[in-house]
Amino acid sequence: MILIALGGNMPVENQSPVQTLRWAIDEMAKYQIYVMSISSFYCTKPVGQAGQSDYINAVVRVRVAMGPANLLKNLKMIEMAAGRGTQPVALRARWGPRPLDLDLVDYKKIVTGNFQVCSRYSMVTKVSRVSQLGRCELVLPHPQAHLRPFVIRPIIDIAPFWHHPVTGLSALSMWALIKNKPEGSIIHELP
Ligand code: PH2
Ligand code: MG
Ligand code: MG
Repeated sequence: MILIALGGNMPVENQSPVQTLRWAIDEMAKYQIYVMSISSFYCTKPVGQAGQSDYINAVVRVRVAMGPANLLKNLKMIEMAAGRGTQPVALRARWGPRPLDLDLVDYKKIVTGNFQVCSRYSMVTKVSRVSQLGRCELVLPHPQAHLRPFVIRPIIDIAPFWHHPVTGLSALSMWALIKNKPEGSIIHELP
């Protein structure tokens, strides 16, 4: 299974984050990324930089014929096309506001070496050491996915029995562990 998490909390031109996420999902076909299922969209509390707007988040399950590195490259192209590259540098902080963020959560259960560094860390509270290593490097599964309500809740919509490739926990059991975390929590599901 291949899962991609989508997020955004800044308008692009006059497009709302919901419209940007919908646009990104449609755009994927141009890069031979075929969307099989789409979760509900959620309004969520920001993780990271204080004072930023609430996010819109969703997850999609896709099929591709390319490997994970090329898939990530294509996702970055879609992010750039949505205006992420033209953001003023001051705004481009880590975990700061962004028009569109596309994160590869799982690529067919591949675990890269660096994830193993952080897999010894707590399921619920700790941010992995991987996050202090390179930002552009491909780390699978996504090293923060299991800590983030805004990733795990949408996965339940489309793949409730998906298991985390490292911990072996299902999306439903991860949700039970993190659903009461204040950071990154679900404010409401969009109609
Ligand atoms: N993405 C971030 C930082 N913080 N918070 C929420 N709620 N949703 C996100 O997608 C998100 C975030 C950096 O990618
Ligand atoms: Mg992200
Ligand atoms: Mg990202």
